[in-house]
Amino acid sequence: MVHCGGNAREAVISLGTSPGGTVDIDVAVVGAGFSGLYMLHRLRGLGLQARVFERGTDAGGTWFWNRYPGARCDIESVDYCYSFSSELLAGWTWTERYAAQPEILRYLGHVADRFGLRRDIQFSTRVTAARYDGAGNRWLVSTDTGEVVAARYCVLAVGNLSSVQRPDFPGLGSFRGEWYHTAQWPASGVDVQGQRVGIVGTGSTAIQALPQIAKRAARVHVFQRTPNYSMPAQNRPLPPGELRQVLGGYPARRRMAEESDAGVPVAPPERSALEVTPAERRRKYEAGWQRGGINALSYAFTDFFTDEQANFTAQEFAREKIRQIVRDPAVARALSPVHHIGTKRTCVDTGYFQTYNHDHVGLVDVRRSPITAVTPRGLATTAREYGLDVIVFATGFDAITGALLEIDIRGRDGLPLAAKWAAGPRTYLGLCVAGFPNLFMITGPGSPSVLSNMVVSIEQHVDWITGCLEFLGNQGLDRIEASAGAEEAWVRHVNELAGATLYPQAASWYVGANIPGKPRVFMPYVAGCGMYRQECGAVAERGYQGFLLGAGSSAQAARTGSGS
Ligand code: N01
Repeated sequence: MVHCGGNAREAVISLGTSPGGTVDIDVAVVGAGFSGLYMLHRLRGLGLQARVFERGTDAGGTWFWNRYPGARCDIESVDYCYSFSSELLAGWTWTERYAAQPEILRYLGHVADRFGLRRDIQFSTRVTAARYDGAGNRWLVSTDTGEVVAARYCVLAVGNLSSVQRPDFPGLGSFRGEWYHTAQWPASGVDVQGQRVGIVGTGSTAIQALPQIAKRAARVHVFQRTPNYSMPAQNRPLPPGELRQVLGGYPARRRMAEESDAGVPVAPPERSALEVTPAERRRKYEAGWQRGGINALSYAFTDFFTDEQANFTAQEFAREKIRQIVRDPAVARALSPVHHIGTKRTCVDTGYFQTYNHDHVGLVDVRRSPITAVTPRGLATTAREYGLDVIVFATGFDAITGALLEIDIRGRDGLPLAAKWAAGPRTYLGLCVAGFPNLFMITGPGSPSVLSNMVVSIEQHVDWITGCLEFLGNQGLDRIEASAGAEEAWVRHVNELAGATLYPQAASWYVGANIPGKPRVFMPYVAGCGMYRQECGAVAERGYQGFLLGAGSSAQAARTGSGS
């Protein structure tokens, strides 16, 4: 009997117990965000006994933790949601074009309630290790509560941006004020009314948070190392009539998103930025800017991500916008990025650049004068000390691999995942890893993941894993492992695709550049959701091509997915 706690409904589930005293289940799922919740729902549909482990006190993943002021999605709400249930779609009302964090968290809570998911989620429980036991063909999943659960399959639904990154400035312990990381923001909020606030970082998070924080703070210093491009969200309320209209044509809209590059229902561009006149280019960029959103400029022309000159035209447009918005030319210059636009995640804002026009908001260039220490009174750079009451670290994440490697994962013959990935992540389809049988990751490295609408990608991965487990069950099999050859070919394919774009040139978290010592490997799959969906579908149709399949623990029982 297992008691599921947290602030969720109290629930008790019965599970089989193996002779060694460990609990035996079919599938262990790590994480109860968008991916873990849907995975659990589908596993139940297969009649499998699953348990989800979640470190938070409730469901929501990213949206549970990132409660900083201004947090909202940068994909339109009507697309940033599940599509698997038409009743769920019809039963939920999005109130804004881009939903704010509280609304998305309520939505995920609603999903958990509607499908009775909480009874199989063990909250406030961090998975610390997962070890493949070859003899028993099962994963032994250990938690920080001291429990060990044995599961035939293990699904890592830990999110791409969940391993918090905070620079190790000396002196933090001496700071007399309060400090917070945006991804560990207190549920009770932080009142910055009349306070002197320092924000470290100018990524998507800080760009959303600054305008909100500046509304209440007496003084804000933004410590910027690298400026970023940001598109206006053009957020607005979503009238019920418009929502009804969207839902009326939803299946076609979703199909378009699934077949698109970025997982959004936008028609792909048809022309190069360089084959149109400057006036036509400007007209397209301006229309995108007015429409707003993350793809405001990137969907204008075919060669945005592949041609330096084409990309430059969009950069120039974005920099011109900054110069138009920010009154002080020196501040505008300092806020103007120089990297290829889109090669670091493009930000989406509501009033970010405008906020620098307020007298109480200042920009500190920490590229020129790096932060040296946190002092009892604030932050010190090589140039001076800034007196602060509150420090906000909007310093990001150890992206894509960080949350996976926080767990001590060991595959066949005790091989640590960290050792296997010492030179960068290697996967087959971003779903599985050679040497790690029966282990799946949702939106792992080598899949479109962060380059796409995460919910579209999550649904596709969960559906693929569900189909795979169903196939294995129907065939009397219970063992699947990516072959080394298929993995090698996939890694090469992913790298070749990325190498044909401008992406790898930027010092971004996509390549791990924000984490000292992290191998520089461009991690996502760049050819888009539609192409990727086809590749995964073809692998399944060919009897799980590139996988070794088997029954029980016997290596001899393994056979290769047909066609590989
Ligand atoms: O993190 P980031 P984020 N000294 O890594 C700076 C998603 N997201 O939390 O660029 C000084 O982008 C760092 O500087 P630099 C989205 O995918 C989505 O903002 O490394 N500065 C950078 O400016 C996004 O991309 C939404 O030179 C330091 C900042 O901290 C991803 O999450 C909203 C520093 C970190 O920026 C991560 O965004 C929010 C140091 N020692 C986030 N260390 C949506 O809209 C780091 N920095 C859905």
